[in-house]
This record gives sequence, structure tokens and C-alpha cells, in this order.
Amino acid sequence: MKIIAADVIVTSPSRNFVTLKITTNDGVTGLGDATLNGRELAVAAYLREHIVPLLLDRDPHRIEDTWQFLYRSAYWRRGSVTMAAIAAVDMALWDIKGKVAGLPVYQLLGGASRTGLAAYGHASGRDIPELFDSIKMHLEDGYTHIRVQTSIPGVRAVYGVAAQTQSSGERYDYEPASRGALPVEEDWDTRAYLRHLPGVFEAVRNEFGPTLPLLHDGHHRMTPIQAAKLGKSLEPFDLFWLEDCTPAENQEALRLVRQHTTTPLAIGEVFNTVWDFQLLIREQLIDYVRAASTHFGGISPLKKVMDYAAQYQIKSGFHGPTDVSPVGLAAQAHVGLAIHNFGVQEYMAHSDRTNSVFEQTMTFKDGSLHPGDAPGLGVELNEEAAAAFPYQQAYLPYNRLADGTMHDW
Ligand code: EZ4
Ligand code: CO
Repeated sequence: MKIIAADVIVTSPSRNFVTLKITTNDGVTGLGDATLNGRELAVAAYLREHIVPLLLDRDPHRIEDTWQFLYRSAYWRRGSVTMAAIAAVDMALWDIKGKVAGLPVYQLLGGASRTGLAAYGHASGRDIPELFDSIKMHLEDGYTHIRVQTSIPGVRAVYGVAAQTQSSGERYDYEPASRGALPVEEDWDTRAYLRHLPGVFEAVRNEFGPTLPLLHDGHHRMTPIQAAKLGKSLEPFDLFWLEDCTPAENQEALRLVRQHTTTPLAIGEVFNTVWDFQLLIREQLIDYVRAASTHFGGISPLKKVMDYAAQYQIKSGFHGPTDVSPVGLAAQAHVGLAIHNFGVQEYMAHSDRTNSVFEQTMTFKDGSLHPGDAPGLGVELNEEAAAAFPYQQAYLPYNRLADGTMHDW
């Protein structure tokens, strides 16, 4: 069996997605997600110009060898563009192997370790009543774990807070897909945030009781000592996790945070490789691995990092925002179903329009996510539907402090 074609499809049903489709001489096709939010076309070009020519005539069954070949032969290692491109190839080859075997990918990874995946949804509110409504709506939708993000007095726009009131089943975008030529500028004040957040979690616990697992994303905005202070001040509210409390390029910062708080920590959505987690796992500085199959080189390295993490009782919490396509989401759902040390899956649900382009066997029922039992990943791209939604330039927002200083968004 050999690869006879590899096509890169860019489509924007609700937001931009880059998909690699590999075709074999037997007519089997496999899909991979290569979406890098805000820098999509760089990955599309990397694939088209530098990877597609290398795939032709290769044996699609040699997943590990192809991964190592693409990683090592580039010489210039790691980086989000390279690793998203390699991820797409890896996923597409697992998809093909599953289809040829007649098995869903999770069966090839060792079979199911559970009946389905617990998932967390994104609740948010500009004030407490709106936040409570959003939490109730997510509970009604079946979510068993809830991420809580709120506005902060004095700050105009905050990451993770929907700008409009949400209603059940309605998709919202707090991090556009803001169509336009330039990224949107937002503001930030860490001291105001640290003062405000504990009271929000106290109110949520008072309203919803002690058992509901609550999560929060700090989105890389704090210094180590600020993160330590926040973790400590949230301890009475028993968070499931505090995510990205510091910009984790400085991994040693987490030693300081760890010394001060027992609030569980989740990190790694912007990491690209197994090696990015080496110190954090070895020193047990985190509790959850936040990698996404799409930005991490695919299914193969995700399985490897989780097997390493398992030795330290560190669990998965794979990154599943809507900028990970249904293909990327399926890829990590298969891993999550198979590994022993699954924690929780982030699940925002794609728009109906996105789901009309990516036809899926994935189900979310009674709070449990399942990739389905179709051979391969369980996602097919409707190319005719995809063609109706051409690429639209879109950037993530960015932050400035009150005095104009750039800050992490
Ligand atoms: O901001 O994926 O936990 N989830 C997140 C995401 C990221 C986006 C960036 O494209 O932090 O919402
Ligand atoms: Co995050």
C-alpha cells in the first residue's frame, strides 16, 4: 500500500480549519487536523510546499517511521507550525490504519479503558447572575465539569467571557474569529483579577454546592508569586484545576507555585512536544497535561507523553477549544478513551455549520463524549460543503495594561 495523494483543504464554516487528506492507492483516505488559530496559512504552506512531496509513494502503515522522518529530517525542530503539520500527517495515517483494520483508532491504542469521556464546558458571565445562568445551561446540556470565567470590574473585555448572553445550544465566541484586518486590543489588570476571583468562586459554591467540579483558566497572565497567591486563595473552593497560571515557558516558576498551593494545576495547551513536559512531569509540578493532538505532533506523541505522565499519577486534560477541528478532537478522544490516566476532556462543541462540513460519529450524551465505533477516526470531510466557506483572515485578540504595556492575552 502506498500514498498516492495528499491534499490540504482550508475551510472556514465558522472559523478557519486546515485539514490534510491523505489518499492511498487502495482508495483509502485519512484526515488530519493542522489548524493553528491565527496562523493557519503558514501550516497549510508548510504541508503543501514541504511535506506533501515527501509523502507520495510512502507506505501509510509506517506511522512512527514517518513521524520520525518528518521530525528529524527537517533538522529545525519543534515549533507550533512544524508540529501542527506533523500532527496532521500522524492523525491521517492513524485514520487510514484504522480503516484498513476495520477498527476505530482507540482499539488500535489498546482498547477502551472507560465507557466514555467526562467533559467540561465553558460557563461565563459578565456578572454573577449571568454566570449562574450559564452554569445552569451547561448542567442542562449534560456537562459534569464546568469551567468558570467572569468579567472583572474595571476591565473592559476578559478572555473566556462571552460578550453576549448565551442560550442553550447556542455557540458563542469569546475569542473570535473576529473577522477583520487587525487583531482586537483588550485590557488587563492582574491585581483587580486577584481581588475579584475568589468572591466569584465563593458565590458559585454557595449556589451550586460542594460537589460540582469547577475549573478556571488563568491564560498565562500571572507572575509565579501571583499564581501562588491565587491558588492559595481558591483552595477553600476546591477547584478541579487551575489552568495556565503562569506563562509556562519558564517551567521552574511552577516549583514556586507548587510550594504554596494544593490547587491542582493544568498546563500545556501551547506546548508542541513531549520534551516540553519533561521537567513538569518529572518534578510533578502539574496534575493535568493540557496538550492538544493538533499542536503536539498528533496521536503518537500524545500517547507517549501520557504514558510518561502515568508514572507520576498525572492525568490528561486535552485542549479542546473550537479551534481544534472535529478531526483533532476525534484524535484526542480516541487517545482519552484508551489511556488509563484520562482526566477530563475540554469540549466546547462545534457549530452546526462546522458539523455540516465535518461529518462525525462523535456523540455527547449524558455528559459523556464518545468518538464512535466507525473504523479510523470517525470523521469525514464533506469537500463540497467545505468549498462553500473560503478562508477568512482572523486573529486572536491581545492585551495591553493601563499604561500601554503589552501583556499576555
Ligand atoms: O485561548 O485555543 O483553554 N482554552 C484556551 C483556548 C485558547 C485558544 C487559542 O486559540 O485557553 O480558548
Ligand atoms: Co486555556
